[in-house]
Amino acid sequence: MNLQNNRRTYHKKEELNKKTSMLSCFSILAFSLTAFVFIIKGSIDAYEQSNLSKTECPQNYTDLKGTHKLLSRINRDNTKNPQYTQGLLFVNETTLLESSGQYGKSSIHYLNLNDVDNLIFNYELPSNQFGEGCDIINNKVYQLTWLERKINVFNADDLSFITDMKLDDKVAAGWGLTHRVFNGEIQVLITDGSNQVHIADENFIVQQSISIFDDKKKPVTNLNELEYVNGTLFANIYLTSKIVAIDLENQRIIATFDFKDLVKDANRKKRDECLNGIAYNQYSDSFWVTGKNWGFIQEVKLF
Ligand SMILES: *[C@@H]1O[C@H](CO)[C@@H](O)[C@H](O)[C@H]1NC(C)=O
Ligand SMILES: *[C@@H]1O[C@H](CO)[C@@H](O)[C@H](O)[C@H]1NC(C)=O
Ligand SMILES: *[C@@H]1O[C@H](CO)[C@@H](O)[C@H](O)[C@H]1NC(C)=O
Ligand SMILES: *[C@@H]1O[C@H](CO)[C@@H](O)[C@H](O)[C@H]1NC(C)=O
Ligand SMILES: [Ca+2]
Repeated sequence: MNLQNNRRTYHKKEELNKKTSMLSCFSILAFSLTAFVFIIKGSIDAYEQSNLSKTECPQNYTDLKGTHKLLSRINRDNTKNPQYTQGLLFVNETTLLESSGQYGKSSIHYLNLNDVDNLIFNYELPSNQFGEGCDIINNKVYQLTWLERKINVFNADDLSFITDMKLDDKVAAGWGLTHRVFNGEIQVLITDGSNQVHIADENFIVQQSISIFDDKKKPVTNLNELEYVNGTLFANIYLTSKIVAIDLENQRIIATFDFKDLVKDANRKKRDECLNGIAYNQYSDSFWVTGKNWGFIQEVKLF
């Protein structure tokens, strides 16, 4: 698997979208959708029922109202082997990378939407490590750990362990992780439960820490799992049913999404089994969200 290639293809597609008319946009998306449904045909009824935005180009995520629409749901078994989801992202059309937490239960693995209960290349962490956010950069998987402050590094091809690194002292604890390409440079984005987003270089050395406030100038703390989409940073707020869309350059919240409806469906046993995990699927221009120890992952559109 080579994510760089994936990304390059994606950027090409984006460029192309910009240059084409609405009609061509429709064809491109309709084609991707057909290809996607073909790959998973017959296996995920819920997914096939989802409407997606067949007639729309990828939307502008810098202009959001804070509303969402539920598209499809894939149930997963959270009785035999529940996953305390801490990091979630798509690596290709149908495959997610998931990091899970709790001492003695932490791991990192891939999941295919076809068969979510089959943990692919599952790597179990030592029992004294609590898994947190994860990301893939240049074919390496990085997984934060919470108070241990270790960053585990794996080969993205098979999740074999390569090494570990130390979390920068400027980051209080390992929480959320993602990255973006900004002015041609890779920037790693890290949260630590405060209202700060730490911006690090490719070696995870923090260059800048940005504090996030709401429109009443109140710090937005407990920033957790992250997803960066086309200029906008999405973050779960720990212990709540909320995801915020952040404009890093202006240190402001663009919109707040409340997923009370999903939290209700999750029938959670403990307060910390909250909404956590945001993964953007570039092929369907939709988001998949879940929570810690939840029995489903849910596809949503954000507006
Ligand atoms: C899908 O689209 C159809 C036709 O536009 C609409 O009637 C239906 O409510 C939509 N379903 C969902 C789940 O949004
Ligand atoms: C990114 O946003 C621009 C507008 O700001 C839009 O033209 C483009 O389609 C978006 N791409 C994705 C992948 O959302
Ligand atoms: C995206 O939305 C923002 C905010 O409304 C606007 O300033 C920007 O021009 C839009 N970009 C495109 C390409 O439409
Ligand atoms: C997606 O990524 C997974 C994990 O690396 C890999 O096993 C699978 O073959 C990939 N699928 C496609 C369609 O590229
Ligand atoms: Ca994510």
